[in-house]
Amino acid sequence: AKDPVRVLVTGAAGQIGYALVPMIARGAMLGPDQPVILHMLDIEPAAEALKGVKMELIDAAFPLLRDVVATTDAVEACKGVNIAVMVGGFPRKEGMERKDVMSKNVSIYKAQASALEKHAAPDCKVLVVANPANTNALIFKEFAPSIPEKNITCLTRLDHNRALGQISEKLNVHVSEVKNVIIWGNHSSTQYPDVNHATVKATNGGEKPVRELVANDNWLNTEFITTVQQRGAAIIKARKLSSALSAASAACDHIRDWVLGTPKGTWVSMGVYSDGSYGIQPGLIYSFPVTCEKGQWSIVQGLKIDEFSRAKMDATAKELVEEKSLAYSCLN
Ligand code: NAX
Repeated sequence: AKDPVRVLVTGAAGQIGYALVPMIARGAMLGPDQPVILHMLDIEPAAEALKGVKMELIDAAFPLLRDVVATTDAVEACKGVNIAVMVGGFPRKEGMERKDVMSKNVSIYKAQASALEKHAAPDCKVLVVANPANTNALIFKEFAPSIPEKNITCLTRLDHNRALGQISEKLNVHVSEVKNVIIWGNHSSTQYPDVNHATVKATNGGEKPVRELVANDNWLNTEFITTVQQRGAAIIKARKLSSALSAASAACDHIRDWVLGTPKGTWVSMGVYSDGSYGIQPGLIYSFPVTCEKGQWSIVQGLKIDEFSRAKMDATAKELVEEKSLAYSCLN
């Protein structure tokens, strides 16, 4: 049998945490034959709730779940972890300034980066989910200099999956037949969902461009983009709570593809440290199309970028530059 993998979930007593931990324990993240040990971290006010989640994990009698560590101590939580899913953070409350929220998250991510760098397994892979996800990941990278930057990512897979979902609904095809959409940039309303390279499986086994199948370019260039960008807000309006099951599922997809590889001919979107690809300035955590093999992601190269896309890719990069300077101003 395989050795168990230690998976840390921070903010585990929260909404996404509650949806995510059973998925991990069932094998949705690392596969049906991979035993796991769950490490759950939350803060003192949520300590009782966290205990309750641990009780439920025990009660669910998951065959793959070897052990559960539930704690409010970051050092204990980080010990030996192979994968860290950072869901805990400080949410923006009504009336709060952007800078105040940023400042809270900067201090959380600074502290947790240090704890993980000191206590995690050396090859630890990190996925930041908590908002502002890209910038939290960047702060994390700054304060965990011994963790390779290739191991620090943020979640834009939910946006990617939302884009697949919208195309699937529009064309009345199953979502598994749609592939290679791209989310460029920030996990925010400036993100650019790009369908220029997306395809749908044809009945003869080939592939057809989404642009050909959705004859209505106007829909693709306007409503499709805003629907994906604003989907989080639409969920809040409907549920009175923000997305949780879809975020948890996307986090599993992100780690699964990263660790086990993307299918041949398919790419996914991940927030990763920019190396300057597609003219995006290095030093930002930016969402790119990536393929993964043997536990390593690489940015898909050589895609043609038209003027419309260029402007949108640059606009979301600009927002990330601003967030970065706001975050750095909170450090002083
Ligand atoms: P909740 O408020 O339900 O849960 C957050 C949990 O984090 C709470 O239990 C809280 O006690 C805990 N927490 C706070 N500070 C902590 C710290 N320093 N260490 C450990 N735990 C801490 O929020 P939830 O709906 O679960 O969302 C979690 C985060 O995901 C938010 O920042 C949210 O904005 C972000 N999201 C990101 C998405 C993405 O695609 N990247 C989509 C969904 C979600 O909106």
